[in-house]
Amino acid sequence: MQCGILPLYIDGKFVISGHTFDNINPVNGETISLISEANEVQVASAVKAARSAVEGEWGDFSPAERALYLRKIADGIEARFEEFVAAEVADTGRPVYLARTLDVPRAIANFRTFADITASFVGESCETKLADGHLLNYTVRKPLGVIAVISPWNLPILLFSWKVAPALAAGNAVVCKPSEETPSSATLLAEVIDSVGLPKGVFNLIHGRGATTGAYLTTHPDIDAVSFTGSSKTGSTIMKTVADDVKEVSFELGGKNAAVVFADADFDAAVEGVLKSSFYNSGQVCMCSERVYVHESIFERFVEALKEKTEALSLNLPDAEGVNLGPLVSFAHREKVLGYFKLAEQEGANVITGGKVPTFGDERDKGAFVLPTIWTGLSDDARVINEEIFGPCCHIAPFRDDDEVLKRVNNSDYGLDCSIWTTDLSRAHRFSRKVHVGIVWVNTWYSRDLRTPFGGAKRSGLGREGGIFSLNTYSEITNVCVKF
Ligand code: NAD
Ligand code: 6OD
Repeated sequence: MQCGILPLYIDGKFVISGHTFDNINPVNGETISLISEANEVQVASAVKAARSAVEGEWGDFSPAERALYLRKIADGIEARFEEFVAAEVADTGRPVYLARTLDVPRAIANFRTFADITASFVGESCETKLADGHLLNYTVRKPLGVIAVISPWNLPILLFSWKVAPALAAGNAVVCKPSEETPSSATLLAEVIDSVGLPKGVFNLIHGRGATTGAYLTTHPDIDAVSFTGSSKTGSTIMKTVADDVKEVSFELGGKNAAVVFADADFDAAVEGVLKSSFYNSGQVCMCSERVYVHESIFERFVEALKEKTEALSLNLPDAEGVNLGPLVSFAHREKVLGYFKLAEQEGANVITGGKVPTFGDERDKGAFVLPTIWTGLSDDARVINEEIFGPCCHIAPFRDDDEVLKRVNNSDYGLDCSIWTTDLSRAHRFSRKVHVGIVWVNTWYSRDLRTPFGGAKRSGLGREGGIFSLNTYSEITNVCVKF
C-alpha cells in the first residue's frame, strides 16, 4: 500500500480521486505515499452509499449479527498487525514500541469491546401502576442513520476505530475522514473491512483536508450526526455547521490538563507519572498534562527529579533501541510548538530543560524533533498556561493548599482530565468531586477500561463515549409506553 496512492473506499469499492497530495514522513521529510483527496461529488457518493446501506439489509441485522462482523474486523487487524504498526509509524514517526503496545492493540480492542457490548446489551423497562391499569415502558435503541466520523492525527487508528466500532455496533453506516496527516492506517482498515465482507456502503472512507473534504462532509444535508475528535476550534466550526438542523454531535476536543502532586504523594511514583503524562507520544495526547502543580514543600525536589528524568529520555528514530520519544507529527506542528517555546520565554518563564530543537549531528536532524521541555515561574494568566500547545512540555507551579490548587486547576476554558498524586484517599475523593473535568486519574494517568465514560467538560467536548455511553451516543433512544 505505501509508496502508492491511498484510495478512497466508497460503496464497497476502492477509488482513486483525480487529485492527490503528499503524505510526509516526519522522521525525514520524505513522501511516503500520495493521498487521494475526495471532492464534493465523491463525498456525496459516500453519503448516498451509507444511506442506502442503513436503509438496506444492514438496518435489519441484529446486534449479534453486527457483532460478528466487528469480531471479524478485529481478527483482520490482528492478522495484519505489523502492517498497521508500520503504517502508524510511517505517518507519525512514533516509536515502534508505542504502535505495538498502544495504537494497534487498542484498535483491535475497540472492535472486540463494542462487539461484546452490543451483543450482550439488555435494555431498560419499568412498570407504572395506574388507577385503571398499568403502563409498561421500555426503551428501544435504533441507529441514528448516517454518521460522519472525523478524526485527528495524534492516535490515528486508535481514535478512528474508537468511533467507527461503536457506530457500526449500534447499526449505523459511516462516512469517515481520518486526518490528512495520518491516512495510512485507516486505509488499511478499509482493506480489512472489505475483506470481511461487510455489506457495501456501511463503511466509507474519504481522505482529504479539513477545510475542503471535511467541510463537504459536515455540510452534507443527508448526514444524521457528526462524531468528531480534534481541536476545540474545529469542533466549534462543526457545531455551527450542523446547528440549523440540530444534528447530533459527539465531540472529543482539546485539553489543557493539570497534574496535581500533593505533599503526601508517593514521590517517585508521582515523578514517573508526570514524566509520562507530560511527554507520552511527545506530548501529543489530548490528556497530557501541560500544567503541573506541586505542593510547595516538595516543589524544588520535584522539579529537580523531573528534570533529571526528562533529560534521560531518548529521542530517536522509531526502531532505535531504547527510544522513548519520536519527532512531532509534522514540521508545521513543530513550528506551532516552537512558537509557544518562544512565547514562554517572552512571558518570563525559567527554562528548566529543553525549549528548543535538538542537534544530533546525524540523520535525526532531518526529523521534526523538539526537546522535551519544562518551565517554571509563569503567572497563572500566561498564555502558555492557558492555551493547548500539544507538544512535549509542561509548566510546574507550586501551591500551598487544596482549595487554592483546586481553584487554579478549575480556572481553565478546558475540562478534559486531571491526574492527582496523593496517598490520602479521602483527599483524592474530595478533590475528584470538585474538579471540573470529564476524567480524573488518581495515582495513575491514561489507564483505560473501555466500558467507562470518556469525554470532556467545557471546551474539551460534548457527550461521553465508552461502553454503553457510546451505544447511547450512536443510537436514537425511543421510549415505548404501553397501557395494559
Ligand atoms: P483538527 O481539529 O485540526 O483536525 C481534526 C480533524 O478535523 C482532521 O481530520 C481535520 O482534517 C478535520 N477538520 C479540520 N477542519 C475541519 C472543518 N472545517 N470541517 C470538517 N473537518 C475538519 O485537530 P488535529 O490538529 O488533527 O488534532 C489535535 C487536536 O485534537 C488537539 O486539540 C487535541 O487535544 C484534540 N484531540 C482531542 C481528543 C479527545 O479525546 N478529547 C483526542 C485526540 C485529539
Ligand atoms: O483512549 C481513548 O479511548 C481515547 N479516546 C483517547 C484519546 C486520546 C487523545 O489524544
